[in-house]
Amino acid sequence: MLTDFMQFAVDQAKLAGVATYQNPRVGAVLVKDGHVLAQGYHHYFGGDHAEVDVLRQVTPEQARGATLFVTLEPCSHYGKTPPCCEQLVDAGIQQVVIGQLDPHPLVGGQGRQYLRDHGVKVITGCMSDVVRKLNPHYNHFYTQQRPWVTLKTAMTLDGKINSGAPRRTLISNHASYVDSQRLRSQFQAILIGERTLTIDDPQLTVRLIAMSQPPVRLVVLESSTVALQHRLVRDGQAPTWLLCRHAAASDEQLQASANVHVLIGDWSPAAISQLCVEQGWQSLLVEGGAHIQAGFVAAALVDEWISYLAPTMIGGAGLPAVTGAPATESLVFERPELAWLGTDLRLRAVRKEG
Ligand code: AOF
Ligand code: ZN
Repeated sequence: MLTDFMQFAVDQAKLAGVATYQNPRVGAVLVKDGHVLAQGYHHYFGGDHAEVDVLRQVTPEQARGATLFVTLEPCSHYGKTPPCCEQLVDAGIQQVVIGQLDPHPLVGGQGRQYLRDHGVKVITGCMSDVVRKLNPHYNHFYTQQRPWVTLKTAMTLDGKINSGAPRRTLISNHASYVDSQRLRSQFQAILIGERTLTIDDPQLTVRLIAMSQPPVRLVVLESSTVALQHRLVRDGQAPTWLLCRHAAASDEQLQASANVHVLIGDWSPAAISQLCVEQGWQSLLVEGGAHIQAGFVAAALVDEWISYLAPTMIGGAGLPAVTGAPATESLVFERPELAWLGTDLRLRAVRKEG
């Protein structure tokens, strides 16, 4: 069955975890006479593509006349590695079964065309629903021309995200902390606002998982002066971009650090989304606070919402999640998923398409 072999390719792709970012996760399986000859995947950004990983494991005689199952259309361009479609033709592969076409503008069907033009039989769209889920952010970025945006909130039983006092409020438990570390590792950029920076002094780093390309840290600020004493511009743990409304004397001082960038502008959610497009950041995790998140809701720039709910109460005049966003009909969520994280609950929902 075609789907059995494609499922093997999907399983292979998953082995890469987040190591391929900003490339997609891709798996491949080489089959001849109904038997698997080799299985492989794209291991890390800049490394061999899945097709090459598979071809490396077999002799030229074995490859000739074989069928390749690959989750993503073989590439047709020179990136950090040469085009896979040429290598497949040179190896004498007879048939290629593709999970999904590559939405990357440099590929977009050209890999498939090259194979067909060179006499290779191609089947496209095998298990495409399953295969697309391997790279939701990558697919979204190249088909919608904007990053996948996830809002992350942590909330008490009385619907508060903080106590309203100018100090950090701890809401969720340790299991939620571990889960949110995993979540961060899946994003290429993380965003907070000025109030979260000054009250929480967060690091916005992925501490539990080693990452060669940690998410970029973005902060929306009035001016960079506020950031001077905070950890994320001093620790050098990941690139930090300060998105400021006004220029300040501190801009130059901060820019001297290789990891810190200061940009002056009107940083609406649309402008931040556009910055992600320009920088090639495919996914954005909006961690807070309530006003920044409200801006993304109002602009209908939310693709997923993850809320950690803790069985505690803050009372008083604490801030509710997402303050002041108008109800918007263009933002409807579906496919809710619930998970227990110790005594906390995590609710995840994705935006309804169309
Ligand atoms: C494939 N097989 O396993 C992957 C593909 O810079 P490079 O050479 O690594 O190329 C990266 C691009 O190649 C990436 O943007 C995507 O279009 C494609 N990824 N293609 O045939 C693979 N990872
Ligand atoms: Zn390739």
